[in-house]
Amino acid sequence: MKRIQVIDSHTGGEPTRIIVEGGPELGTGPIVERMTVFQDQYDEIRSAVVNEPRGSDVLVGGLLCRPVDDSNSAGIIFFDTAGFLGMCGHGTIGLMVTLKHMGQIEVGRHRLETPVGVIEAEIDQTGKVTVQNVPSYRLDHEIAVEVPNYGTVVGDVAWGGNWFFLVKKTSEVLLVENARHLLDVTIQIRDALKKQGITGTNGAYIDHIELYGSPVDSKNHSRNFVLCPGSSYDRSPCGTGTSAKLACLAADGKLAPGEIWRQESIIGSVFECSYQPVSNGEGIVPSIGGSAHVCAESTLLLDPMDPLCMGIRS
Ligand code: PYC
Repeated sequence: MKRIQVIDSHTGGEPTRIIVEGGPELGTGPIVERMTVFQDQYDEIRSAVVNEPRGSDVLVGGLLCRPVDDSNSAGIIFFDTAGFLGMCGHGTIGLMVTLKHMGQIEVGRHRLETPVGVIEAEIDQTGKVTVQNVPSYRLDHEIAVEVPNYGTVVGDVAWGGNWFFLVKKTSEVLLVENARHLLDVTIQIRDALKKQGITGTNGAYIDHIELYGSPVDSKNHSRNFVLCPGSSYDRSPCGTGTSAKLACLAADGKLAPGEIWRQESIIGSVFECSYQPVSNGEGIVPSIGGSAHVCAESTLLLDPMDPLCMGIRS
């Protein structure tokens, strides 16, 4: 019987499950190389941790790793039911609260190693976390996509640690009661992007789709619906998605450096965000602020006699 210890948290309703003990041994190389080893040799562990029956499509997992550089606080490899994520904003907020809960970090600023680079995150006395994400940028502006039986959708392609297509204008109702329909629409948009060969840099698959509209709470600037890889939607405003949004706002001259952007999710949870320009180059460095709460400490049991031991792959 294999045992894997995990700590679960949620960030504005979006769950994160961090493997803190019993995960696969990936060596001591750079985190991006360890992610490749995880992918190539231990993908069934990813599936066992996040897929049903132990997890669900909405769950994001993270493997806590020893950092290459010991002056950094941790290394992390995020994954979900569809595969691996370059970065995860809500997951990083969850990770910080988890590390604090474990007594591994104190209040203050920390560096974390991810497959897409080293990021910084700060946790304060109240548990609020601000993540300084990887540099983010808009790749393509106002791209038209023909979505069969739906119509033409216009949007921007942007990087925020993952690839996003941000729909410019939507008449869809951004309320959680409409989530099933919003999932159908955004999955169709993602399929159409793929068919029409619209990608991120170097042909990267755009696996996240964002719809934006007016906030329900007038204290906020906008509400979003974010389709994640697979077929789930983000309950939080999506840290990497909001980074991509900030990059588009900055490129359009609609948000100044340091100005606050309060992004509301489809369930009403909020990230408070801002950006600074990249010092020598294009794009922005986003800051994403939010809170997470630890909600479980558990041991997953992987019983070789269980026919669904490694999870149900969709
Ligand atoms: O917060 O960056 C994020 C994220 C990505 C996928 C789900 N959440």
